[in-house]
Amino acid sequence: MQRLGRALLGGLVRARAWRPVPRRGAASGEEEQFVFPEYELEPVLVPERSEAVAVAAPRRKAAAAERRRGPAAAAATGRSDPSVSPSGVSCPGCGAELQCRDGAAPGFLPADKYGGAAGLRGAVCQRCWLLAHRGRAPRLELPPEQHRRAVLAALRRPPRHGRGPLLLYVLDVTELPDAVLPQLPVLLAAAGAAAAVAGVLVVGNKVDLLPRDGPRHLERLRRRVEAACARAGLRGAALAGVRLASAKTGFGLEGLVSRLQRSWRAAGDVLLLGATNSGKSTLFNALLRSDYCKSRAPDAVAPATVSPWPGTTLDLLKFPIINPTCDRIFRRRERLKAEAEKTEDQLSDEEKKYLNHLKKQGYLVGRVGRTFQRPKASPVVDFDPDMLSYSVDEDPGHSPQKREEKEEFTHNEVKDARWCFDTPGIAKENCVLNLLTEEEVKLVLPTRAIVPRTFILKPEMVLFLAALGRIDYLQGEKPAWFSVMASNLLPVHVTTMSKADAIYEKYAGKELLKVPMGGEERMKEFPPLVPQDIALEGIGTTEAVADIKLSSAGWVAVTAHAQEKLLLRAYTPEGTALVVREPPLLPYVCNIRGARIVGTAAYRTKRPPSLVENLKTTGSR
Ligand SMILES: Nc1nc2c(ncn2[C@@H]2O[C@H](COP(=O)(O)OP(=O)(O)O)[C@@H](O)[C@H]2O)c(=O)[nH]1
Ligand SMILES: [Mg+2]
Repeated sequence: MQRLGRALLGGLVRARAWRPVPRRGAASGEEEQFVFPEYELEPVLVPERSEAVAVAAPRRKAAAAERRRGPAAAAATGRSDPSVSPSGVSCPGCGAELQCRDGAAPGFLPADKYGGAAGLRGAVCQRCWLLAHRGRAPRLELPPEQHRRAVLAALRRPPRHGRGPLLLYVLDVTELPDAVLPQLPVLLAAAGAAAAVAGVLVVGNKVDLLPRDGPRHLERLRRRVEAACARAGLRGAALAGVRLASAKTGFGLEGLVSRLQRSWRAAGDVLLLGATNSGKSTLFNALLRSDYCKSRAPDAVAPATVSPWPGTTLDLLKFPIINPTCDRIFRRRERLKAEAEKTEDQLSDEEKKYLNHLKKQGYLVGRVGRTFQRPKASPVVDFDPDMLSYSVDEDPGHSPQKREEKEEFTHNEVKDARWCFDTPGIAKENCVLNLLTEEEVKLVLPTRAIVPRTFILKPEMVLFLAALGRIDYLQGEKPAWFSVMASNLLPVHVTTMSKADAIYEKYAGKELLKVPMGGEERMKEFPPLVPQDIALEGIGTTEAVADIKLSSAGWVAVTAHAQEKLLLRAYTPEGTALVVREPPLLPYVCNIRGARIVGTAAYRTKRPPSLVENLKTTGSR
């Protein structure tokens, strides 16, 4: 770590308490790795995949798909029975029809768990169960056309109470400009729904991942989302509004519920749309626990399955929306007013614990409450002969208990209901996540507040983001700052141009660059990095001129002296999209840094504090 070009900051989150840890298996003193002991990867729950055998070139594609599907340990288990006809019952987690005929197809439930339609109420498919309980499941590679068909079917639903649907388009702000948004007008036209739609409300989701880089940063983020909408042709009356939110931490959700309730008269059903992984199912579940759904909905509707792997939701899921009558609006306002007066001290121990958990996860947090709750009836325990299938709450391997029976809505309760639908995502093409295995996706997809990592590079220096992206500083007069915004679990490696090719050759697939993982065999099937030249002109040492977005692996904000002309060469794996985002998402991100780490290109990191939206900051803390 004595020379420039030896900075490796893997899993780096806090500036304090770092210590160098020699890289495992490194030749003495050749390379060093710096990890933060308090930020280690959560243990993998399922045993590692056994070493793959060598794959001949013509079988490369099949082998790559096999790897992405995941290890045998997570594969569907249990007996299938092709003689049993599909159930006609949907899995509440993913929407697929439950069946026991084919273990590799959606909706599979082993034959011995399958009690026919009567015994499947509340049961989830094996894949959703594995995702909920094991954190992983065999990956289903449905053709994008199938997801599209389900979305088109949702758009073609007849108007409700004579009104077209309100589209709640969920986009992941870290993925701006959303590559799927421009497809929305095309999809609407294909569904013949363009004229009937009551409007598109765009939710910029996952704002909890982004640090505040200066005053009015949320306003800037909103403008970026609006600009993406405008580029996609969504403007004027078609755009019902833009809101920033975090489906995960609750930030912006009470405001979103109020906004949705205001559209009650104008709209029929509400459809959650967007790219895979943007957080639709997470938002669906958050709305299911809010004032937006009928008070009995959480007891009658199981939550959607959420997972970091694209393509989890396979068909439509729905809950009934509550009618926001004047009385209910009044009661809700009163509750919100009372809640806003609370300080952290006034929260129950359980609430405090949950809030602290969320603050650790994200920069922006919001508390979501419920006004219209039914008092819980005491549960009646009796023998249930239908208890043959999985419920999402039960572990069939370990728990002999019966699955919790979901309540059912009566015909009268839902006959006039407006419904909120979760839909399968629209697949992102040219996305690096499509090339990765489950374990790799877990490392690449940021799940916690992203801590910016800034490096100062001179011309002729190179920055690697794992083995998924590379930026060469080809030409320029002065050093420039490169702020990496990516999962804290992905390593960043800085080196010189003379060494970069050899480093990639030697370490791609290995621990130093971490992702992809699986050694030379893995790299044989992984597409090579392909370059694209980028010319930028600096606008000052405190404001980034552009972000270089390395597909969905993350991005690098480039900050350079005013009028400094830089020539960069950025690389992403062949077939994935490299985007130069101008203006950058967080223009002042480079200032979120500590002191320079002596003798390296790296700065110490800083984690700005988290903010809770609807909680008084006064009170003794
Ligand atoms: N940090 C963060 N992660 C989110 C948020 N919403 C969803 N996620 C994560 O993104 C991944 C995909 O979420 P999911 O709801 O399944 O996306 P969908 O494919 O659009 O339904 C999961 O790992 C979620 O935990 C959010 O607001 N913030
Ligand atoms: Mg989903």
